[in-house]
Amino acid sequence: ASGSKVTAESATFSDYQKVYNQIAQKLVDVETDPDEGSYGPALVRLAWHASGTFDKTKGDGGSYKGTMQYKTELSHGANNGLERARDFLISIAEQNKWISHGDLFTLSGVVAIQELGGPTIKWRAGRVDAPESETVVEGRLPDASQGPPHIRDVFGRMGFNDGEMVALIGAHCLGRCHTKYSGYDGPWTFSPTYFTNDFYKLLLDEKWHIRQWDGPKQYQDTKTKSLMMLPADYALVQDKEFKKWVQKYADDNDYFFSEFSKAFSTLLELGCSFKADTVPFEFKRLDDQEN
Ligand code: DDH
Repeated sequence: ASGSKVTAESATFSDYQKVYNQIAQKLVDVETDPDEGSYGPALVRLAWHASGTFDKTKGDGGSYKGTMQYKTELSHGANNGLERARDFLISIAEQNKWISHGDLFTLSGVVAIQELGGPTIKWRAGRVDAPESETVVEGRLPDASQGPPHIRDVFGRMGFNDGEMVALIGAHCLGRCHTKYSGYDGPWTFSPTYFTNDFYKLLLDEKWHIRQWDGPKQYQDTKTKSLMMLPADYALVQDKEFKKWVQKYADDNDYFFSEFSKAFSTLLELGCSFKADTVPFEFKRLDDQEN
């Protein structure tokens, strides 16, 4: 398939790799926001919030219907700040009218993780847009002020176990909190545009205290006072079972990459039904395509 004739039905690996490349190239080209350096972290968060609404007992939520494209879902409190990510993707959607929003949002998270130095993420195509009226109820995403039982509730509802939960939250190696969006403030690591296991290392190695400020309760590193942890991040070293996983991922970056990759693929497919013969794609990074 090529050019304007591409449809969701006819699209091949190379059509999706082209979309991947357009997103990856735009990540390089659009570094206009001095506070961020990269839109990548916001794209990862968009993919996660579009997917993490899944409820395994009700069978609803998840990325399949692409309802994150609409005001209703974007205006859910937990999604503050994600218009930025959605708007970044508008030009990509315009150039590829055949791709569904669910596919585009999840694919953009894969692009960001791979281009920012993270593991290869297997991804399948086939989500189908639904009308705004099919938007999931509000309140399915985790609350940053809470502890271990809440994390197990929310991620358990999606079908994840302890090791997977802790791996997924390691995505906080990327990006930062913005007071204007969530009330919280600051990055988790010193390299918020590189995908690493630093989140776990810092959680274990740094001394953390409750920050004295007017904002919501969050932790601050005692040495540099420039990093942060949410109560729901700090929960991962307060709970013995979670802490074992934090230790494993801190000690072995390859192990973290492989566990994260599997769990993130699963996350992006929650609530999705693909045609029986849909093979997972592994996209090439921009750097690996130059010859
Ligand atoms: Fe997160 N996250 N997240 N997160 N998240 C925020 C930012 C980012 C929670 C709360 C927040 C995951 C899990 C949790 C990313 C990825 C992932 C912010 C700050 C809050 C608050 C938003 C802002 O102010 O702009 C909580 C609570 C949890 C939890 O598990 C209990 C998971 C599983 C992922 C994932 O991707 C798999 C990323 C990336 C960001 C940075 C966004 C940015 O703009 O920078």
